[in-house]
Amino acid sequence: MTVYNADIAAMFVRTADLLELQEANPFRIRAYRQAARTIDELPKSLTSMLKEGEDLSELPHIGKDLAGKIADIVNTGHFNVMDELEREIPPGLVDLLYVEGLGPKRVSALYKNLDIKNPGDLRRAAMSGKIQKLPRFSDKITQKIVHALDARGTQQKRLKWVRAEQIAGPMIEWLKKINGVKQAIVAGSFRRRQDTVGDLDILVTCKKGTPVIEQFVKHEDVTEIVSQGKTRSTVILGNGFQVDLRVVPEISYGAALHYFTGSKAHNIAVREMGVKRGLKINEYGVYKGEKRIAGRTEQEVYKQVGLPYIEPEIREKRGELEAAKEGKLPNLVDIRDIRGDLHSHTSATDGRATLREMAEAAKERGYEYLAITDHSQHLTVANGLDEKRLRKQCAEIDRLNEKLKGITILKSIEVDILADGTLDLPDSVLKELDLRVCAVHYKFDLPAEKQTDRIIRAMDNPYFNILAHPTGRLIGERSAYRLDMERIVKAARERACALEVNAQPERLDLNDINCRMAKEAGVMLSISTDAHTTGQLDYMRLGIAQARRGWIEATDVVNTLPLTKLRKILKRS
Ligand code: DGT
Ligand code: CA
Ligand code: CA
Repeated sequence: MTVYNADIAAMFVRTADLLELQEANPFRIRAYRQAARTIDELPKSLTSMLKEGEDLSELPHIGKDLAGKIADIVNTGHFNVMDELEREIPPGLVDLLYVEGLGPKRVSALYKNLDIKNPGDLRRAAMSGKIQKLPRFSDKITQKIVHALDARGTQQKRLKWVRAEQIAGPMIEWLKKINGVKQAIVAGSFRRRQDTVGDLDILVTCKKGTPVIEQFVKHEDVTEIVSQGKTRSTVILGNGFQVDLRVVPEISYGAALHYFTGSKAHNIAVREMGVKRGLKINEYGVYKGEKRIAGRTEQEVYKQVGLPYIEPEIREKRGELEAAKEGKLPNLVDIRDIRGDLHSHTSATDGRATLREMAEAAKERGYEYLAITDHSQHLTVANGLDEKRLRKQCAEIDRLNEKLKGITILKSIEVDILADGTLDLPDSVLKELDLRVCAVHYKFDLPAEKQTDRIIRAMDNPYFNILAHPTGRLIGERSAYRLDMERIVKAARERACALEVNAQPERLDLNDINCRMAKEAGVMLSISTDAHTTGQLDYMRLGIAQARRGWIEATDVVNTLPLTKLRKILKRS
């Protein structure tokens, strides 16, 4: 059983949560959380690092003790500290921790005072008005909790795209090594780069299906075989995730890839176009009567219905077939179009790397510029910069820019949008910067109209350039705050402000739909990573994928511009 970094990080976070419920030593709790962060950001798998004899205790926030624990987890698949805590604490109590509006302190209070041990108990107590009587539980909080409980009931278990990639990548490599296998590729929502993935749909080409399937069901991560046939199989992995496998001959590769990439609605529409031309299209090919006339590549399939190739990211039946027919498909933005990153942090606030390290990492990625956007003073948890520290950082950037060749560091800030819509630092310092990235970091639960007014008021400030992570969503954790996106987009357009596509894997904010809406209104986007480490600059590819799903072209993106042109746009006139 392969143990992935994300699993180990999740075990550490859960252990920290469990320890909080026990009101354990805060330093011990913090140590687990910090280690989890380190692990989350590692570019390499801990399993292979151990195999190669690397010393894990050299990693930040991982001492000898945690290094030993990690080795145990990799060897056994279990974390005994966590398992023991799980046995001591009622299981439902831990589920409660992850309900929006609750945290360890509130969960402890619920348990101690009202013997609430699970979401069911909690709902009943909320309904009967019992929990509102506890300190720290206002009517508003209670409402929020009930709302979150309702939302959880309807949510399916879907994985964030990057998490699916961690599973898919090694599995594809493994499949390719099976005798006779030619191609192996993940189709479905994964290939369409949806922000979350329900299951993996893997397509393999091979002359004979049976031997491949026999190997597949024996993969070390498989815990349940749902079905096993001659050309298809469905299995469940140890973490509960489903994988569907299809094996087809090489001549069917394009047709099968098209079929399993979907979306279903897109497929059905293409098939109907085929019917109109007297063609039958299925996962084995395109047929005229009994005769197979195409199917080796996806291009061939599209050609048979009179269409050019359509990129997987936009196969959602959201007008792509009409656009293709009219020769109006977008020329989707590509990572090679990107000339710089406009959102990044350093160790001056909550990032890990120094200015210089960040700049050099950006240069290595072929960028022309990198904006350093540390947090502003209001965000005290992140050690946000006040005027004085910001000015000091600017001076340091000036010095570095003189030394460094081939990259320009842009002076910037991720400035908080305060509750009243003013910005967290005075204009006198904001105007000295090259650009300003503005963000909401608190008061997420305002009514839509107030939240919208707040942000538009901030955009009225002439130094407002980019609205960072515009909706605040955290995939699987926190929904977008209520916002009138149409008004935001219109206001951004009128004021020449840009909206960000934040490329952090749990954000991807704006999402695809909002990207498209912004584009149609003529608003420019900044696709940026919000990197807190040098490695996170590589999240750019995730932001690009989300933007492509929103039909975004290079001309819609501010950070595809050369620096001189970018500077003009940032002047907002
Ligand atoms: P997911 O797994 O929920 O994230 O989304 P998908 O799109 O990966 O959906 P999935 O796994 O149910 O099916 C994979 C692809 O197979 C889907 O995108 C299109 C194709 N497909 C599935 N069912 C049908 C169907 O009934 N008709 C057609 N034409 N295609 C289908
Ligand atoms: Ca799927
Ligand atoms: Ca599937």
